[in-house]
Amino acid sequence: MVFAPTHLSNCDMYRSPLQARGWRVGFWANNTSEEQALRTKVAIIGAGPAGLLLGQLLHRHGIDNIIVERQTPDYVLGRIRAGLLEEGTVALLDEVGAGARAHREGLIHHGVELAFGGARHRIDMHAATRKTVMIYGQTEVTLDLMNARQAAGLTTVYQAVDVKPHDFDTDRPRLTYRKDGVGHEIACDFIAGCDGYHGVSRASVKPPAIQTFERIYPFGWLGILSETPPVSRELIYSNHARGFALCTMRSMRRSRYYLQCPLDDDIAQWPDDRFWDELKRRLDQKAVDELVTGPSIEKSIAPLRSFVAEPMRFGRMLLAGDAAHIVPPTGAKGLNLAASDVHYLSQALREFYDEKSEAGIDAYSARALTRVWKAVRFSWWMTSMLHKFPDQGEFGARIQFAELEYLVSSKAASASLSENYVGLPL
Ligand code: RFL
Ligand code: PHB
Repeated sequence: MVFAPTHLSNCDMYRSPLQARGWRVGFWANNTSEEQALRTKVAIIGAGPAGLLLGQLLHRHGIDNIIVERQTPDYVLGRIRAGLLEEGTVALLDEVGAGARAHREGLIHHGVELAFGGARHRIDMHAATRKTVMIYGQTEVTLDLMNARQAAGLTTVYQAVDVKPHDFDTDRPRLTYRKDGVGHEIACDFIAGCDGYHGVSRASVKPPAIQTFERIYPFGWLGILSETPPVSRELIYSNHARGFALCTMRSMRRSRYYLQCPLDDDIAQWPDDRFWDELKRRLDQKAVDELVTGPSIEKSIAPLRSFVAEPMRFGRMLLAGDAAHIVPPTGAKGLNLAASDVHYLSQALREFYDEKSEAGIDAYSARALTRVWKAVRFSWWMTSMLHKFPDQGEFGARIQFAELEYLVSSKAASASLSENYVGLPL
């Protein structure tokens, strides 16, 4: 293998539209010495929220790490996904010094609305739990973490191809990848697989070492982003005979709306006018009257899936975030689970380096999975209660209605929803 880490300095020359967003472009990597062997304590695959947050948590405790990412920074930032953060996730951003903008620009929500049977019902989550959630987009979380990483001078290799973890069943794991046609190798103590659902980490483990659990839902979510004020101050989750709808937002000027749609629908079948018309059909009259429509600035269809891989540790390789589990977005748990995983993982790695103990590493998978399965259950339950299923029939629709009625009229039931929605304790 050619060993020439000069590409790290090439990364410094990256120029991109990020500058337009105030990004101080350059220095993706500060490891510019050609002679220096690429060695680090923790090699992280993936620069999504899980990988970036883990990198900062480790750095705060003096544990050096390198992130290897297959996309460009712009591509990573361009993925419009999550929008809702639990208090625990915001606290982790604060812990790594990346939470200031979220506190300035994020919107705090004390409740959420459930719409069904032509009316809307508010669940006061704060009254039930004394906790709130924050509306702050995943793109902004990612940008803040990228900035924190850049400020700390930590190494991130973007546009790496053929990334592969090796020898994680030994105490000398390695990561190989190619960049600009040249092969590279990173020797490390641990590999953190933070490379999302389609990543290489989980795919490198073969059964029976890994077991997976999956449910695929028979519909998708069609989402649009528009430069319009949100229809309501808080989120509206709507169960409707035509299918589920969600009204959410990114700010008081930017809205995000989702519609349940058939899995095989094509974006081209959904011009903006059709989207707005369909959304109006699935909302109550007050919302229809107050809805401000406008051109979409992003439109995409996402499939819905529940998926868990067990365990989350394979010798010296540990999975975190979507690499290990996926939830349907109905409970807004995906990004928040990625954050809780890396919290547990960073604690385990600190214990390893500070106390020379492997106890935390040994406990990581079980500890993370306990919280993961609770969020998987909650997201599955919210999805089941709010969507129209092809085989539900009139009986299924009545059961959903009864469940929603119970939820909004029982203090205990709405407290249970609230407790899960604001996030179970870390
Ligand atoms: P990511 O964000 O997928 O990042 C993984 C990174 O790894 C890179 N990668 C590789 N790098 C090197 N080599 C390889 N072979 C690689 N393969 C992949 C990828 O390029 C990428 O940069 O996973 P991570 O970090 O675990 O973060 C998870 C979250 O992105 C995800 O759970 C959330 O977006 C889910 N989600 C929501 N979560 C919430 O907590 N609250 C929400 O409100 C919420 N809304 C949503 C959502 C997901 C949605 N979609 C599109 C499924 C709404 C939607 C519509
Ligand atoms: C979002 O703002 O994109 C969002 C919010 C709540 C959800 C899913 C997505 O449950």
